[in-house]
Amino acid sequence: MAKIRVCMYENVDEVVFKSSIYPKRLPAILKGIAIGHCKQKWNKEYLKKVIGKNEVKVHVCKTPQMDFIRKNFIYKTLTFDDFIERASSEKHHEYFLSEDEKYYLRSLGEDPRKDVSNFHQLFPTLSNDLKEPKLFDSESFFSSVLRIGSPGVQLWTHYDVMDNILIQVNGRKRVVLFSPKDALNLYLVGDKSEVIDIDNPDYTKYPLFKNATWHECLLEPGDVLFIPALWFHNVTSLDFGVAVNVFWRHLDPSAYDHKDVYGNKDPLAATRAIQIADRAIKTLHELPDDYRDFYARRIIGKIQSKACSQF
Ligand SMILES: O=C(O)CCC(=O)C(=O)O
Repeated sequence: MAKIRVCMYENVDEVVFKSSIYPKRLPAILKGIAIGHCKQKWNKEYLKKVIGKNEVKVHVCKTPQMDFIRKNFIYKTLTFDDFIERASSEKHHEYFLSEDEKYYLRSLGEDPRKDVSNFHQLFPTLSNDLKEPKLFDSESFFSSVLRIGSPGVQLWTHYDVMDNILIQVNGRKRVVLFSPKDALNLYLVGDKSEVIDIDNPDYTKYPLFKNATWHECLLEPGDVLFIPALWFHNVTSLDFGVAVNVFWRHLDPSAYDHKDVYGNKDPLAATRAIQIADRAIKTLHELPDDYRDFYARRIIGKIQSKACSQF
């Protein structure tokens, strides 16, 4: 399996980002960007004191590898201070599943079914501590998400349809990214990969995973990772960590599903194309097996030659 290190850039400003990094559509680590006082301030005690008894809904999992497809975790509501205490400890006096269970918070909108997460509105007492790097036009803003996890937590490989900067405030993370061109090597179910244990994959079940190229990086406190839309990412927290990520639109607003609150619903034209493909598959099943196979191959060839840039 080929491995590539994600490119690193120092002291990037908006002009450099927009002219030389953003157009490449490759992940990039931006070092030395001013993100405000959060890096010094957001330790466990400060977070507990400042947010206190506000309630948050969190993922709780027996094992570090969280698996959304097989849902190996539960959702629980905790007060923020209790959540921080648990997420920053390896063993727990009070627990839901096991004494070494793992916790993960992804902030949700005011009404999680209708609203996007906006970090500054949801956590006004933390808002002034974080200066979001200005790397895109404000009218393209989609959402900002607070993410806090236990040491060891590994988030399943997935893609988002928005451009994204992941601002790692404290704690370190390993991030493995895969290009959108590797989509067929990742055994997708919707926007998520079925291959959960990417370090020890079951090659008898997932032989094509060998062909995927890893783009790997280590995020340290203060680092900002640019994750272009459609790039798959798998994130492992090496320490108790706090991050905020900001999503923004790459395409015209009319391209997106207006009901999307997570930034992961496929663009409208892609959804329509997938529905048409589902109808084509159903129609092919009206044919005898050998005819179905023949016409399926012809349709695949047509899509490859007319809609894929390279195969
Ligand atoms: O940092 C994390 O915990 C996950 C980040 C992520 O999935 C994202 O920014 O889309």
